[in-house]
Amino acid sequence: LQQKGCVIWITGLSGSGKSTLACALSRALHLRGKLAYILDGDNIRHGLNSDLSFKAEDRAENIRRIGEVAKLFADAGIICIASLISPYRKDREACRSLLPEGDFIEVFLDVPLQVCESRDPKGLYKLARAGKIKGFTGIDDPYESPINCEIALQQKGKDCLSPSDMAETVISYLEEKGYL
Ligand code: GGZ
Repeated sequence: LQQKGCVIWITGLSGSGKSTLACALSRALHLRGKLAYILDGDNIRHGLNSDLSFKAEDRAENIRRIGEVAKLFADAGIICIASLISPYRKDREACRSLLPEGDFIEVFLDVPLQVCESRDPKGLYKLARAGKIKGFTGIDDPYESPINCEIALQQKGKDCLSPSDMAETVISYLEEKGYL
């Protein structure tokens, strides 16, 4: 194999920019001639995981399945980019434990709730505040920030990074660790 696979696990609140970063990263990897594939929570919930709700045990199952699929991609030598809220630390750690040491790279999109809520691209925060969506992450459902993630990307005030800057940060990490 010319390429060593791994899983880049992007976690963060709804509206933090996970899908945008996943796309920018995938594009940057393809431009380098690398195989990369995105597993996006919101997309996969329309197909493979269409039987799952947002209660804690279904989120855990959503994360478990995506973790298992991501492992298959990594085994095949592909850089698998998983982007999903994955709000519970123990669910993320279970996915990490499926992979050889180093192959699970957790990227925390550390964007304050107020910023995500002000973006509100799909109007979901508004619905959650109005009580029309129950159990919305950050509003009336928990989000457990990573403690020891490989990469934390802060989006605060003037330190705002563009999606392609964030993708470059991840690319540099992959280079440093010998995945590229
Ligand atoms: C959080 C919800 C909810 C609730 C619907 N809580 O930002 P989006 O809209 O486009 O993506 C979110 C997506 C979350 O799916 P994940 O598979 O990433 O979640 S998890 O990892 O927790 O299983 C959001 C939308 O679905 N959405 N209801 N109650 N996000």
